[in-house]
This record gives sequence, structure tokens and C-alpha cells, in this order.
Amino acid sequence: MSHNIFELFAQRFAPHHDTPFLSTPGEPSYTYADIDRRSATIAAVLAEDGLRPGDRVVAQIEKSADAVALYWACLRAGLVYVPLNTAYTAEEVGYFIGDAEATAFVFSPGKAAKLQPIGDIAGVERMYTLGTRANGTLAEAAAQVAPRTTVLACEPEDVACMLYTSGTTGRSKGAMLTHANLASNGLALHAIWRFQDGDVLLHPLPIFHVHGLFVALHCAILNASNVIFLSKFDVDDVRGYLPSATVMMGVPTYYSRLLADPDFGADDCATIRMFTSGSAPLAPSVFREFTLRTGHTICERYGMTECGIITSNPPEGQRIAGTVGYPLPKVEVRVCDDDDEPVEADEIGGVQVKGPNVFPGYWQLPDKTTELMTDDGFFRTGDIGSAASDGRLTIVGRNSDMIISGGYNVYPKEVEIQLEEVDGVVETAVVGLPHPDFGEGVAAFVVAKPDVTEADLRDAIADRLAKFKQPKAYIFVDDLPRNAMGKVQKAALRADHSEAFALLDL
Ligand code: MCA
Ligand code: AMP
Repeated sequence: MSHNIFELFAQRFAPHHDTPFLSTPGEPSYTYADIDRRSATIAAVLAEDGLRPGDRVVAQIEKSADAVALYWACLRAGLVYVPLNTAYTAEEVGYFIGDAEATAFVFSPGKAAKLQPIGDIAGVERMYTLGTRANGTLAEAAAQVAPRTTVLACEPEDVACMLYTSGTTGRSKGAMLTHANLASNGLALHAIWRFQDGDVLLHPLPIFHVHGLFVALHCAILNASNVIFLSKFDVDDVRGYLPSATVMMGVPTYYSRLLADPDFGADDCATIRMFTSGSAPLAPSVFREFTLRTGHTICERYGMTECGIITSNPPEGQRIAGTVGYPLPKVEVRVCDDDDEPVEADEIGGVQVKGPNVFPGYWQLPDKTTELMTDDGFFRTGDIGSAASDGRLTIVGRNSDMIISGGYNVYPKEVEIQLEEVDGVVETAVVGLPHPDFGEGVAAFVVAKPDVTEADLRDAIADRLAKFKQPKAYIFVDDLPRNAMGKVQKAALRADHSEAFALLDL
């Protein structure tokens, strides 16, 4: 028996081959049969060009039906799909294609002038462009070939995808996810969230992260549902399409932005049976206001790239603000002290996870993988939380300085390194401060010579760091607070400046 997750998808959508799958406003709707066929033609091109199972296909492409077809093509051919955030700069992309040892690199036609040379430098064998309107060299080549309808037989542990996730030190690590990881998580979510006939998913998420690519899309595919596939989150678009949907998944910023529209309310949500939130903490105030305005209680769940979704509030039963619910079926969660010993109920400790959802490791970093695994096979998430006596989990923080801004992770060190390269900058401390829109906003505390301006700093990093990593506030200080050991006290900066973004007129 093959464990290729595409076989599972195909079994589910086969009886519904001619039903709409991806519906993008202003574009023709694609059925499951359409995307199945497109993926088979893309798979044919990749095979004819010499790609072999296990090769990495790195893609920095806009959200589109063809992007999904490329993802499916990789699955069916046993290639490892490596999606990249479209906000990454050419310099950042260069790192990823080099680290992944990409055999193929797919990018948007509009970025070819910048990215083709980056691919050349990295020695990538095959490069293609893929646009949002069935254009680009890959789409053109796929239109000329016969579909390759075979699906490679896979073992459960074969790697299906690799998603980059930043580290506290150094550069991002590629988290390898197997066909079995993806299948187990998709099936569990499809079941616990009670996907049913007639469900229509409103999909405003990006498709280069676990949330949009796996959590949202896999539930819909396993249900052979129609997906309203928006290119990005926009309040007016989402309000316009909510009445055609039954489920929406989002990051907390989506919900706070909807609430910021005074006209948004219960009428928009009359057809919806479930809203889910995750990737960052959902503020209890947003959770409550959403219920007051719409009558819906958002179902908050908790996950991470290395594990997919770990816990979820229950579809039936109480959803409690500030908690992330119960472990998914077959997933074990425990809260431990520094010696990996489980703590008592309601006590705070490190959250650890074990189960079929947990990744096998980081690409070419076996030591890092081992460091994060306990002797009895639990993965140390780095999140801090507590579990009630019935297992309900609450996340209270993280044991790293990682910032989550609008659902994207930002590692302070990466930003500090870039800022400290600017002439006249003595030192910096980058922290996340409460932000009314993004949950946390990136703020840089800077010690510099008097002639260094904010504009100098902004200009220096403009092409080096993705926009979402660039500080939204620069605060020039004479020195940074340090403890007796000389370590910068970021907690003190966060506490003393917690109102910084609230005071700005955003
Ligand atoms: C865009 N910008 C951001 C962010 N996104 N700045 C900080 N944080 C962000 N998240 C910047 C842009 O560069 C730009 O800067 C300005 O904000 C507006 O850009 P635009 O493209 O219009 O973006 P936006 O509409 O404001 O986007 C915000 C967003 C988006 C809608 C919240 O970031 C988003 O869809 N986030 C979802 C992330 C996600 O899917 N995370 C899942 C990963 P300027 O104004 O200066 O030009 S986590 C995961 O997968 C785990 C497993 C899990 O649990 O789910
Ligand atoms: P990523 O590395 O992008 O997959 O982000 C995973 C991290 O997002 C987790 O380790 C958590 O810190 C955070 N996260 C995801 N969902 C939630 C949630 N519902 N509440 C709090 N933090 C969350």
C-alpha cells in the first residue's frame, strides 16, 4: 500500500472530480479534475527534465491554482516541495535555495530578473517561472505535454515537504514533513472539526506556511470541498465572500481587522459554522468581542511548523478564551520542567509533543534535531504553557525571544545582525511589543552615533530583510539595560515600552 498523501487526496476527491475546487474571484473556477490534470502535466515536465524522487523543488510563487497544482505535482512525483514566503528578499531566497540544495527553483515571472541570477549562483539545475494566470515557463511547458498520471508509491516516512522555520541562533532550518505527518494531521483535523457535505472554505491565508497550505487546504481537499481562494486577506473581500462560505480559518489579525470594521457583524456570518484561529495567541478581548458581534465563538487551535496542529478547542463543548484546547487524537502533549519531568496540572512548564504529526527532523541538522527531542521521543516545542487536569492546554509564552507578528515569526537576532552592520550603530536590541493590528510588532532599540538616522537604518535593511521582519518602530537610546552578567534585559525593554505601538497613530 502506498502512503503517498496524494493517493489519499485522490480517493477523497475522485467521486467529486467535476465539482469546483478552487474559486478565485475574477478567474474561472477550477474543478478537482482540472487541478488533478494540471498537476499531472507539471509532474510530466519535471520528470522529463530529470527530477527524481527526493529532489527539492523550491518555490517562491504567488498564491494561485497553478501553485496548488505544482504542490500536487511534487507530491505525486515524490519530489520535496519547499514553499517560500513571497515577502523574502532575493538575498534571503539565495540562502534557502542553497541550503535546500534545490534541484529546481520556481519563481514568479515578475521576479525573474532578480531571482534567475540567484539561482545561477546557487547552481540550481532547473529554473522555471509560474504566474497566477496559467502563465510562466512551467505553465507553458505543462500545456505542451501529456499528463503523467502515475503517483509514486511512498513509505510513510518519505519526506513530502520542507518548510523553513527560523532558529533562535543562526539561519532558518528546514523542517522536513513526511507523507505520514501530513496525512495524520489532515485526517485528524477533518474529523475533529466535523467537516461535512456542503462545506465551503473561505481561504485568505498565504499558502507557503503550514496554516494555509496544510491545515486549511488539506481539510478542504479531504472533504472535496469548494475553496474560495482569495489572493490575500482583505476585509472587504472577506466580508463579501463570507456569505458564500461555511468555514474560515485565520490568524488573530484577520479577526481583529474584521472587528475594526464597524459594519461587520452577525449578518456577514449567517452561513458560517466555524471560524478557527491560530499561528499566534488570540487575545481574549478579540475572542469575546467576536462572539458579542457575530454570535460565533472562534475555535482557537495551536500548532507549529514541526508538528502541524497539536491541540484544538472542541467543536462542541466549551471554547475558552486564552486556551488552545485538547491534543488531537493520537497526539500526546505534556508540560515539563527543565529535566523533562511532567509538572502538576495547572503548573507552568515547557510544552512537549509526541505523535504521528511530529516531524522526523531538520534538513541536514541531525544534532539540532536530537537536541530538541527528549529521550522518550517528545519534541520540545519551546512554548511555555500549562495543562489543566482534563488536559486543556494554555500557552503563556515562549522560551525564546521569537516575535510573532501577524502570524509570521521574526527572530530578533537576524534583524539585529543587519542593523549592527550599519556604520555608526553601536548595538541594538530587537523585541516584540504589543501591537493593535499584528499582535506583536517588531521594535528596534538602537544605540548609535548621533548622526545615524532612522532613515539610514530603514534604507540599510530594505533589500536585506523581508518587510514583515523590518522594525515598525525605532527607539534610539543611550544604552541598553543589562543584568549583572552583562546580558541585555529584553524583558525590561518590553515592560517599559509596552505602550509604544498603542501610542503611535497607526
Ligand atoms: C505584512 N506586513 C507585515 C506583516 N505582513 N508586517 C508585520 N507583520 C506581518 N505579518 C507588512 C508589509 O510588508 C507592509 O509593510 C505592510 O505590512 C502591508 O503589507 P500587505 O501585503 O498589504 O500585508 P497585510 O495585508 O498588512 O498583511 C498582514 C496579514 C498577513 C494579512 C496579517 O501578514 C497574513 O496573511 N499573515 C498570515 C500569516 C500566516 O499564515 N501564518 C501562519 C504561519 P509597509 O506598510 O511598511 O509597506 S504559522 C503556522 O503555519 C503554524 C503551524 C500555525 O500554528 O498555524
Ligand atoms: P511557526 O514556527 O511559524 O510554525 O510558529 C509556531 C509557533 O506559533 C508556536 O510554537 C507558538 O509559539 C505559536 N502559536 C501557534 N498557534 C498559537 C496559539 N493558538 N496560541 C499561541 N501561540 C501559538
